[in-house]
Amino acid sequence: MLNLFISPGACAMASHIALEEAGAEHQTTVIDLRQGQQKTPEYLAVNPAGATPALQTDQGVITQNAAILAWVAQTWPEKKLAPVVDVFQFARFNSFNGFLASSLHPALGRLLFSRPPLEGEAKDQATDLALAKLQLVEDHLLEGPWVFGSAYTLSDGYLSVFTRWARQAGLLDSDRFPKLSAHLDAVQARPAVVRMLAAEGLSPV
Ligand SMILES: N[C@@H](CCC(=O)N[C@@H](CS)C(=O)NCC(=O)O)C(=O)O
Repeated sequence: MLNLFISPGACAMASHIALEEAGAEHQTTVIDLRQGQQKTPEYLAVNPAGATPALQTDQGVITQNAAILAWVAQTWPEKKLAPVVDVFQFARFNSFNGFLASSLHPALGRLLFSRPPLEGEAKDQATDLALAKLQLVEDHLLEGPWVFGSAYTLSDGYLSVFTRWARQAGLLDSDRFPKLSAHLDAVQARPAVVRMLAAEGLSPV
């Protein structure tokens, strides 16, 4: 059976949502990042990068949310979780997920999870950068109501990881980010996301 290594509330929620949306039979294994379990020899044997998510499949391990999302969408094409048949549209799906992984996630992650916490000018600069990335999504990348218009895709669940963090940190002002705020509410109302949150012991924000 598929085994997804997760850290409740962390970015592996994107892959967890994907498995729930696909209706894929799976189990989860919790890696406690605060306890440093991602650096144990047992987990490094699964993912030498020492990060979650990692998905164990019959063929081996897949790491990186963007790769897991593409794999899920292509494995269950009948669920229409991404435009897997249209090569150009699938490239756009991967492009958006690449932006989340390489741009929005690092910007928010540095601001919210740096240890020791950022202070002073460094915190101000990190806040400005994170807000600018969110503004880019609000103004240009999120077509609405879903990322790619009328069709929900796994990019929507992935984006919600970061808008969830932003809302928890008081950064997702609904006047400044009306589309992102409505988007997060809509994602959190999906049955698959309700199931994911319950499984991770979390509540909507
Ligand atoms: N680009 C990677 C990022 C993975 C990542 O950085 N995961 C974080 C949790 S959100 C982690 O496990 N960090 C390990 C650590 O903090 O030591 C992905 O999307 O899978």
